[in-house]
Amino acid sequence: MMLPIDLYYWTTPNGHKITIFLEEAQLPYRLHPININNGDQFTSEFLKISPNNRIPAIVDPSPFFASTEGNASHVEESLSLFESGAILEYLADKTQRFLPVKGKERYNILQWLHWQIGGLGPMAGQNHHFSHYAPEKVSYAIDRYVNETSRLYGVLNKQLAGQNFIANEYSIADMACYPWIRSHERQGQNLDDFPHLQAWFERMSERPAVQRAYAKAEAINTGAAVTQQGKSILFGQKNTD
Ligand SMILES: N[C@@H](CCC(=O)N[C@@H](CS)C(=O)NCC(=O)O)C(=O)O
Repeated sequence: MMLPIDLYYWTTPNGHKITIFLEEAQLPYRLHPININNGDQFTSEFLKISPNNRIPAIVDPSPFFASTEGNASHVEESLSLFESGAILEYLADKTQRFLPVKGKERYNILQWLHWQIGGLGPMAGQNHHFSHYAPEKVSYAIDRYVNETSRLYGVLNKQLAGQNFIANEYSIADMACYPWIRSHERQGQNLDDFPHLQAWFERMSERPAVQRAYAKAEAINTGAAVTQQGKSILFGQKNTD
């Protein structure tokens, strides 16, 4: 029997990636809200699962690993994982969906997944920070991250010319990028400037699983992604050792 996966989650882009996957694959899961505005990410319980004090993280009580033959095989011990890219890759391997188990297409998808994790996510995140949360308006920083976001949108727009999804078939690369494009207005971007990206965005928004994932978020948190209290918790972190 497949036991539900425990998802440690907040209603932010990196959290949405995983609810989108779980809804698409219709895997059983239990949501554990980690309210990052209240400092839930610093509890010793959560840090055991996610030592970087970031959501998302999962615990799978009945994990599956690909055997050397490429078949999924059951193991007894539970698996705990943090970092959204690692979680998406694991869930794809477990279900053998949204990422081929081997071959060229697997690496095509993974390169776009890593592009999101190392580029689009951090750059759009800094864009949000300097455009909306920083106590001072630093125009150099705002311009730098708005321009870099625009450059990355341009890269994705080109990639999507003539194809429905980022790496041909619908995949974990689409699930990783979509939540970051969803806040395009807050990033100072106009999707009219990126027609292929806009068509993909609409295609993604229409998917019932994507809509279910965002409905789950709404039910947990109807307010701002970052509250006034959250600002002091999230933006004042330094090494405490
Ligand atoms: N590279 C990480 C980034 C995770 C991340 O930045 N999560 C944010 C929410 S989107 C968070 O948990 N922030 C809590 C904090 O900064 O203390 C991933 O892809 O999972």
